[in-house]
Amino acid sequence: MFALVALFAASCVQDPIMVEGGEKTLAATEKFVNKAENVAPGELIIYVDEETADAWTADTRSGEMALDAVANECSVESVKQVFNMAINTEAKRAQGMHRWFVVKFDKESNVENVAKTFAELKYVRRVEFCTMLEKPKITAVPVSEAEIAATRAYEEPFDDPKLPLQWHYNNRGLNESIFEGAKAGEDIGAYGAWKYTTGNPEVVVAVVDEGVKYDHPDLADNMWVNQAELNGVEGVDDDNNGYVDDIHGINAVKGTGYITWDRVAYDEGDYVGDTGHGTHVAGTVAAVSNNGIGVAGVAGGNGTGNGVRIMSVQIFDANDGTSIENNARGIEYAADNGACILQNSWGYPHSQGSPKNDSAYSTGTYGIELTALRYFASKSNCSAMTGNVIIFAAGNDHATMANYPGAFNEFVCVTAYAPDGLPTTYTNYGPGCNVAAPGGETELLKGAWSDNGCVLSTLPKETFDPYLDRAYGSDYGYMAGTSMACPHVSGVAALVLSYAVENGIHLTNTQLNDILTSSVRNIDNSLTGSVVRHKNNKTAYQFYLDEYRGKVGTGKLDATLAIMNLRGATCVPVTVGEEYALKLGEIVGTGDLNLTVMREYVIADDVKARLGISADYFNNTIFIKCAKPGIGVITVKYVAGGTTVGGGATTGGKLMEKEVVIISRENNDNGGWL
Ligand SMILES: [Ca+2]
Ligand SMILES: [Ca+2]
Ligand SMILES: [Ca+2]
Repeated sequence: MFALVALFAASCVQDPIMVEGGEKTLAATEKFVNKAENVAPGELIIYVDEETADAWTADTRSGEMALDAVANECSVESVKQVFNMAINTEAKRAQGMHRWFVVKFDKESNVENVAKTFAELKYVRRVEFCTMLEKPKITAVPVSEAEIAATRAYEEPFDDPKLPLQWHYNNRGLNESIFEGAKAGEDIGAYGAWKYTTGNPEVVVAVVDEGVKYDHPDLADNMWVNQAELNGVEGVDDDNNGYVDDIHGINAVKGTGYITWDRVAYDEGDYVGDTGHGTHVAGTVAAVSNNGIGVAGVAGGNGTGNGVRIMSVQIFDANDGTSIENNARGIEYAADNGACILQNSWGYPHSQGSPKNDSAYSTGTYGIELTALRYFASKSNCSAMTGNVIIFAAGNDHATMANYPGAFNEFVCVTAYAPDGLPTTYTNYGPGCNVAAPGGETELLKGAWSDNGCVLSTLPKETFDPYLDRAYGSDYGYMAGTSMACPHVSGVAALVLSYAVENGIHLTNTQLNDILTSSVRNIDNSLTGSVVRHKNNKTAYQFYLDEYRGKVGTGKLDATLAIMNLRGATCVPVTVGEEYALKLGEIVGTGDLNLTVMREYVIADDVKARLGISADYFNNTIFIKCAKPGIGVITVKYVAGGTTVGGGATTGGKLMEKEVVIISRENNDNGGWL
């Protein structure tokens, strides 16, 4: 499994099947959305024309002779609308969602033959095989009791005991305890961002994944709650949204509100039960921060109940893989029930999945998943934003392209880097990849296995390790993957939105996607030559970096920069111990500097102390040096339109002031910033 964000390019959102003069008529052979690989038996998804969609009623045969003939020939058992058109009807019709039907027939029938028969019907416009997404075999490494009692050698912003091990939020470059080769500053810059916001409950993040353990001690307080169901009757769909007892989300595989993370499948003799993946991803987005236990989340609040909220959209249930149809309905649910960020650490490898998706734009034959994703993006479920955002993982196949659906250019797709700031050995890269985040590394620089180089988050302790015959036994553990990188980006998106909510700022989903892909530190500068990695804890090999240049996204996402970009403040990135010449032109633009004179700068004492700032001023330039990493605001006052305030007989300068944010980090590598 893996993950990514939605990037709504200006060009994209029209149904390309619409051409001048109406819908293009496709030949039967052109109607297929995907290949018949790894598909569910006895099931097909079809997209019909407007008239047919309106004429059909759910659960019954069409009443049209042609379909009934086909239906009889193929032993069709039911034809049913995929989406719940009773809710948000008009918005769904605008995306063509009323036109998707699922056809069920005898499982013994040859699916491809049935599909060809349907494709011949003129009012059937697209035919999609119901591709199954296999559940990957993944595992976590539980954190030990000794580590839980880890000493806190540094001052930390929150009291969560394991926060010092979460290098992905704030990397101190501790080779001994984290990763041989770990580099200070190779993180998402969470500590700086938390000075501005730690989350807001109005922001709901849907975690589309395995079920989230909603009563986990470090997650429960940040779970989204459907009040109607919480206070309703068990076994009854109290809010009439199509799902019974959906208190914290849904199980899209079973079509109910009963979310699971248990070992049922394992007990039933299957090799793979639930793995804890969904619970781990959820903890990165919003484990409860500063509550004195466990870990912190990127947008988990500050211990006062103000974290962003997690909605669980379960698309894997024990050993069951998921299908395109389930995924589409899960995404629809998230849109209909208030999520504004869709966190997706899953996708289809190129070897299966949706091979025709890359030509979907030109042929118009895209499937129900993309339809549902576009519907999600079209909704506005946060008061601070027009539209919603979608984030996907790039995939862990070391492939030269992002996996679908993340590869679609409408969404932001996340690659993974290691604690040394270099691409991980597994991350996909190339077309479709938009931004990099920490995903953890399993193949180390010096061959000594250290789980601490992976991402630390929440786990369901009762879940079985699929490789070892035992339960995890811990509420916390390590995992690695683009699946782990993705929720860092979703978490930062949630922080930016929280800041917007709290400060009365309004933005569009396009703007948020732009912030997520432009608030970055440079990665390409370090991608030359090779480094040695170790496979399976011993075999050394050269890992070539040039291959990745320009292909892992715009850079490494930085949460502090993201919030500053939203705020519109001038950000000045400086390296600890190095003097930085801050010119007035950098602050006010490069207009007529002869008429703009820097008058003074103000640095508050607490900022001075925190960053160890020494500063000097000469000729419209402030020379700044920081002794410590951190973030602080300085105020620069200048005279615009003259050399002195009110100077001259009739005209004079106007006294202006502007905030400048100093972001001091270690190891910026002269160009670590964009
Ligand atoms: Ca319900
Ligand atoms: Ca109920
Ligand atoms: Ca905690």
